[in-house]
Amino acid sequence: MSSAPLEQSRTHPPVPRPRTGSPAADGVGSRLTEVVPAPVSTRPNPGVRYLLTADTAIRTSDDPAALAVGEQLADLLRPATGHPLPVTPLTAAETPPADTVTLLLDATAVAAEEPEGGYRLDVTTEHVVVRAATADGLFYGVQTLRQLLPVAIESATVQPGPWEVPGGQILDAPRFAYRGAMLDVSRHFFEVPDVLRLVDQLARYKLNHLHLHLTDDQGWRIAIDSWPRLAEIGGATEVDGGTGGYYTQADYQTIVEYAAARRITVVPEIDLPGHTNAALSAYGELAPDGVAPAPYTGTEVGFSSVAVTSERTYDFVDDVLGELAALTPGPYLHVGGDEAFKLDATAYSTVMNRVQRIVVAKNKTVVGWHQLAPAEHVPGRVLQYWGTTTSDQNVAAAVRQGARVIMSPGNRTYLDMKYTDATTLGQDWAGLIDVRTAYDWDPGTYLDGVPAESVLGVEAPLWTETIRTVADIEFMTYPRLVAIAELAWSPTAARDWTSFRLRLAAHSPRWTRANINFHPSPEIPWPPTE
Ligand code: TNX
Repeated sequence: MSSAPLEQSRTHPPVPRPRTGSPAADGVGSRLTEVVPAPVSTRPNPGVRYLLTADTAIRTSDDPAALAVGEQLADLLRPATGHPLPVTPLTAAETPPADTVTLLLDATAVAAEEPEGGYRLDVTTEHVVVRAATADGLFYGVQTLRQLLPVAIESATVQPGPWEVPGGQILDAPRFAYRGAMLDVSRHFFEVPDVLRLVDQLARYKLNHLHLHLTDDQGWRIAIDSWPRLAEIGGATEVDGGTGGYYTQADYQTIVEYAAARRITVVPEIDLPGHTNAALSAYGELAPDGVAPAPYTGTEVGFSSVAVTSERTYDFVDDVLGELAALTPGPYLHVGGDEAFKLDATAYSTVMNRVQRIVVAKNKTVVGWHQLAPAEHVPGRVLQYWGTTTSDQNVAAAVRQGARVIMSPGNRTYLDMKYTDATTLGQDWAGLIDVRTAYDWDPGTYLDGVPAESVLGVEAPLWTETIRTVADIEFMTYPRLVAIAELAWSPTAARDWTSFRLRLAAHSPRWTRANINFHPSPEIPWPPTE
């Protein structure tokens, strides 16, 4: 393979325009119908294609956010094409010029419906044009365009091309506003570059929230200036006795900013009142008996709790959530609330009512695991449903009061569940989750008493008791997170299992080119490896 430097590749002779013909015969046309998540509508224009060459320029609306997406597109395309792909603004008067990929902010591009992020993508022999009302929409159109290019576009070194984009039109918009994944960095710690790598992968499939489970019994992973021992002592352990680690506030901001540039909101979680052994081991005054417990490196749950009658506990919550709120531009603070087995219902509601009010006082929106439902309603609060049944009266009652729900059914979305009995990583308490199980359900109708309007979205959590490396993360994530991404983005009318398994199959060569590990589920007709 050529690894020609950029300058040299510009002098390559122009690649001739391809002949027209059957769109799918050479695989070019079929890429238009293999987009994941499935777009709202796709209209192939058989025989037409745009050829991206050394002469192609990227033009965008004269707007900083649009130009930034144009630069992101160029960054995606330059390594494999070796083309210069200059990015320049387009004045309002100009129509999309020939031989360009043009990104246009255009309020009329797609029906202006919530949630935001819709776009329209047109490919002709002359150019590619993405139109969207917002820069988010342009960004999503760019992710789609990436999938319309040959697999070789995923290479980090210059490849020969040709860089053909199949002709046609895609109209697209997200179904749910919240499309997420969670990484548990407490049970096993993951360094900043590992998290950024995951962020890049979420962006590919139009996911827009990264929930970081920052604290648990086994480790406290975010530096808090006013309570320094939380990270220094509470961060020094992990499952199986590893050395753990924690994010400095600068590290956390690096993640937040990197994610924001990719249209991803970080949702930080401080798990309360249980799952707190790491905090208690650092500050014994927070423990019910005032004595710091030993660090914990096992995998049991539900044995720890903060002292609910001590005002120091609320000073701690206020300080921690205050610092985290200041570091977090996104609207949400996740306060856990799960598996507080040491507290009776009254004590639980007492502490969580105060915790929720502290979040509101910081001008943030409460998110909690669905055990939080019996605590008082606070405006806008969001419950994350992780149960394994399709009805929960407490959740339904909270929804009647105005709560919204993130759907993370344990037996559908939990990325730490094994695929089959033979999967060596993971757990199976919520069941085995093969790709079809992850895919074949509807978040809008799944839970009794929770209508689609109350569903904020879908999230796939990855708990890391058994997950130690990036390769482990990706093995459990791919391909199931891609299935969840389609549930979160695509309208029900645009998706079904038969089409998904074929479209998904076509993506594995992209993962291989990008060095992404995946589980080759036997349900999917993967193409032979290159
Ligand atoms: C349940 S889901 C938990 C986690 C575990 C997970 C393992 C939830 C809110 N709590 O503490 O890591 O199961 O699958």
